[in-house]
Amino acid sequence: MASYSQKTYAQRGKEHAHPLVKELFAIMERKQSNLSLAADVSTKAELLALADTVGPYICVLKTHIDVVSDFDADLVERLQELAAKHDFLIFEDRKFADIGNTVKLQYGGGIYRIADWAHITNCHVIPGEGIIQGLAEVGKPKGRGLLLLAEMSSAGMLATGAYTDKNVEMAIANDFVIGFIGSRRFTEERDLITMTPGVGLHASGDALGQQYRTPTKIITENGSDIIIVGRGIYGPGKDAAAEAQRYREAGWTAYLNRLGPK
Ligand code: BMP
Repeated sequence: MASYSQKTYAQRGKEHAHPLVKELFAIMERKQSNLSLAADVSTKAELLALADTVGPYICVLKTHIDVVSDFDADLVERLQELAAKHDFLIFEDRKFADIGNTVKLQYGGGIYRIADWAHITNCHVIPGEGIIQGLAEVGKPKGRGLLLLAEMSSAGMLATGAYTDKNVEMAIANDFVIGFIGSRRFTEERDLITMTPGVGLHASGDALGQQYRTPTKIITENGSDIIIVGRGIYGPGKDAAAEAQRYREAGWTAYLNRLGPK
């Protein structure tokens, strides 16, 4: 059987059992984009402006909602409107890491009520499988999906070897899990997607351990599905719309090169 990374996003969407992943692949195909924006800005106005500017070029808007200093319920309503307007999904990069009972409270409640508006969220599996079960109790009835942090992009990260393998085992066994954060395709057992942060066309890293690799490395060579780009798009002095178009083009070309000649 051909590797999932040899199939088109359209084909994988058609064959996928999870409605959210079907929708994601359909968006990617419609917009010819495997680009996710990491919108790490600290005010509501900046976040909404950035999502509106870059929205046409992305398949997923990745948020860190807890860095927005003037967060309110209106912000998530407006983000949902932008998601509908520009045709993208919202991924709250919450990185849950507690026992099942606690993450249920953190995911469904608190100020942010993440499960009410984020199509996708993610977690570390350091507490064991109960974290997935707890999050699934809240997210599954709402049609949400979960990514496991099988690897990280930063220097010296500890998610390697047997720990990464455990992530893959747990993902295969839990249908609430739709994929991974990591640098490559992890399994052919079922079509679990990979989203990769730490992608940059120019910089090699930052002063705090971030490491950047190119879309070609990540998508063409490693078989990942979605590139996540933050400061490469909205960093100081950058034209966010122009940079987003550049990354969209680079990510899509890397995908077409992976598929090879028809
Ligand atoms: P930037 O492209 O500006 O370096 O941003 C990367 C984004 O991806 C940040 O939001 C960060 O929290 C996230 N991220 C990461 O960089 N590495 C990981 O391993 C996992 C992440 O979620």
